[in-house]
Amino acid sequence: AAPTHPLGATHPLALAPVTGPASSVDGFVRQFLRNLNYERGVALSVSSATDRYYAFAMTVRDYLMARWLEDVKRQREAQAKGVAYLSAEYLLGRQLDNNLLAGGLTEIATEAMAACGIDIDDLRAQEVEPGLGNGGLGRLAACFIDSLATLGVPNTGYGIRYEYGIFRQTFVGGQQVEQPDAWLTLGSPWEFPHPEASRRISFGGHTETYDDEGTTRTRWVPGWYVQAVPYNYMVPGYLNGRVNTLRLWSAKATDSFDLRVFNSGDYEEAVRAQTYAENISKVLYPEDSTPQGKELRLQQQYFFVAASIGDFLEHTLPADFDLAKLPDRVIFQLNDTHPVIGVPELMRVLVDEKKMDWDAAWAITQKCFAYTCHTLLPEALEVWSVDLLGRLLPRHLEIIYRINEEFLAAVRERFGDDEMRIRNMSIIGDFPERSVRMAFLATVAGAKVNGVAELHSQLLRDKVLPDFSEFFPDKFTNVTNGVTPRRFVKLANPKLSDLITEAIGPGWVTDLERLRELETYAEDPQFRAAFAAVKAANKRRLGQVLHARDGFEVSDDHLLDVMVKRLHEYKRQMLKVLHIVTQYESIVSGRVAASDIQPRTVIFGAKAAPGYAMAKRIIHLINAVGSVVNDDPRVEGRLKVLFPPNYNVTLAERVIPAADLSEQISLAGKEASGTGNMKFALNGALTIGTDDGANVEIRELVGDENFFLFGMSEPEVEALWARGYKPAEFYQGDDNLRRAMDLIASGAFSGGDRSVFEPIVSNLLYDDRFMVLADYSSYIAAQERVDAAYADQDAWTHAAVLNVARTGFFSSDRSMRDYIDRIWHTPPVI
Ligand code: T68
Repeated sequence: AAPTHPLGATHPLALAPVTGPASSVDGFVRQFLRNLNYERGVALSVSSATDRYYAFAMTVRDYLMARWLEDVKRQREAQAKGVAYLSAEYLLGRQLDNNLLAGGLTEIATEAMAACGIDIDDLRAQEVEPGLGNGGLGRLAACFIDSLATLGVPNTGYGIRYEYGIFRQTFVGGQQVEQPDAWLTLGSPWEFPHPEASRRISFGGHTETYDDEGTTRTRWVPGWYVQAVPYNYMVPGYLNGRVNTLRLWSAKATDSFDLRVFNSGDYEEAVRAQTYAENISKVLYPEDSTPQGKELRLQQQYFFVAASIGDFLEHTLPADFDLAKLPDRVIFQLNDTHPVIGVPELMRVLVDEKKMDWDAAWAITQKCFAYTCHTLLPEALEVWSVDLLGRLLPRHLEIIYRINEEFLAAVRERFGDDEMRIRNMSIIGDFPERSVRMAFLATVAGAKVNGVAELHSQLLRDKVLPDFSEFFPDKFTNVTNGVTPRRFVKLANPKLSDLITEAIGPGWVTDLERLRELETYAEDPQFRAAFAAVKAANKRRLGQVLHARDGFEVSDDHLLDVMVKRLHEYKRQMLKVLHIVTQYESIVSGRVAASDIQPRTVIFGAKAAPGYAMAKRIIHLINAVGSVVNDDPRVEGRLKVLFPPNYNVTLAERVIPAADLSEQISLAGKEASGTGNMKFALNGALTIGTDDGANVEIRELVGDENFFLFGMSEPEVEALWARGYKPAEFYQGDDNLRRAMDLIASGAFSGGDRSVFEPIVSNLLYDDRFMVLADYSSYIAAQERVDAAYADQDAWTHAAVLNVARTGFFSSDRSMRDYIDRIWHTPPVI
């Protein structure tokens, strides 16, 4: 039969495949002007920078569109197994350059804009990055979907379209002040709203049983509803013609709210109800590594997970799909516990709506989920009070109870009536209140459970979930994190990329292990000189950025020492502060001549959770130390501290390529993996770090001689705790430490007011949960090794080249292959 358009159109154009604009400078210009005129409705001569950016972005989109439509079709036809990545956060960073790169459009686009008299850099600067994540976990999700598209693996990323992303950080008097991140004010050219595919999400109410032709079934009678509206984003693979989809949900009031206005005549109340519904996707919770037990957060979690699972079942699967085969079509990957409510949701859909029997539904569910844990801090494991969960999702609570009952029965069968063990393994905890332990639920339901670095996965098995790893030994696995080389090397560091490509060809961008071929170049003095010149140029580029952004000056001849990550006590920014204060004190007291120290600039970047008082105090201290040190002529030209506010992906792309030294100094056993550590090594910084997270693997790969290791190992940390840790003894026993702490306590950084930083000092002296004082002397000694090593610039560069050459393992392409082999079993669709 002759082909027909799905809607019945017979015009030949309706049947032709979609083609993008002509792949030429002229084609680009034409499409750009068309978008400017017909989509923005302005002429070039009167257009604003926003108009031009928008039209430009739309043009890039137009080029990717044919591939996207093709991929959606291909994936529908192949009916192959795909990954539904469920993540409450995607820290995407700017899209424009990435999409130009992936589409192979950078050159023609640049030329086209030049032909229009437009500087493409001015367009780049217009883009507000979507900061829909807090830190590592959200950025990891963004790297993973980039890699899946590049590998050609079918994937939909599901998440929340927060109207306000991570707050914009400003400093007032050195203290953090949060401003809303209104990233959507001018709209986003990258998103495609699909209100027609909205889904109604239920909340509250009660459950009831009914007789269904002789079978007793349960149904949920919800109390209220919210509409989930999907917004699609393109996720283009690198130069492979593939485009996957990121689908983020936005909350909208349902018609029932409007109806209520109509019926009650209470306009105010109805608008309040509408605001209540739409609050669900209003704002990203800025807490990281701490769970927020807030009702709104649980609403967010259920909202996006229910919408995503429903969307997958109804839109991705064919209408007549046999749900028993669901595990052959999808794996729902749980990015931490935030989407774990999806487990009882799938059970509810299968049992209550599809009328499957419980055991069959459970067998399917257990094959459709896998869980990644991102923490080791016990206080960071998410729990929901039974009371709250039962109020918001009464049917889900019943389902969780039954899952738990059957699970504990199986535990009893295996281990007997070991009540202690039963209590320890129960999904429902009793203390301090009855609550659902989401990590336990994920572990029981998931086909696999993984940590994010070797050490982390091992500690997860041995310390966090030991009973579970004994019960389900085959469930536990490791997948070490990775980062996308497209954004974090190719785009962020074009000079290094060119140098690498000149040496070994362009294949490394999608096969990062090929960086190994640089090892021989490390021995070539000419290559080292070129490598050093790239680093110097990157430092100058950073200097320009920080000058324009914050009025800072960056000296070219300083060792650039960088610590950028969320502010958290376990990450130990305080250790870095103590090093700075030690150096400062030793000079101003005259014990060390300023001319004898290696000139250094320390750059911090860190946001503190708005409710985390100690983290905010540490930010204040860093700024206070910075302003004293930077204004003191006695250390001028030798020591400088810069703390640009609002560290984000965009700034990371400038800071990381310029760094000489990467600070990865968490207390051993606390940082699950770290991913910044990988980005720095790949950009030729040397790491000073503890044996923690992925640092362990970085050091193994680059070699001890190219890494500055310090501090206690995880077993040593445990042993010191067991002996009884008394931080004051370390203070008493180390003159340098005492002097540094005393200087902070004296008010030297707070205009003589001793009270300002007293809580930091006394916390370190009398509590020091993260053993800053215990690792201080080892850290200072390692920093002395850094200074000595940096004095031999050529040897330093040699080590830096080897860091690049040996860290190709940390590509997120490799992480994705590991997930595919160990967990997902989702081959590429060609
Ligand atoms: C990070 N976790 C880990 N959490 O700390 C880091 N938490 O070691 C690891 O490299 C990274 O995950 C990727 O695996 C986070 O970033 C959060 O951001 C977070 C957000 C909300 C609630 C809890």
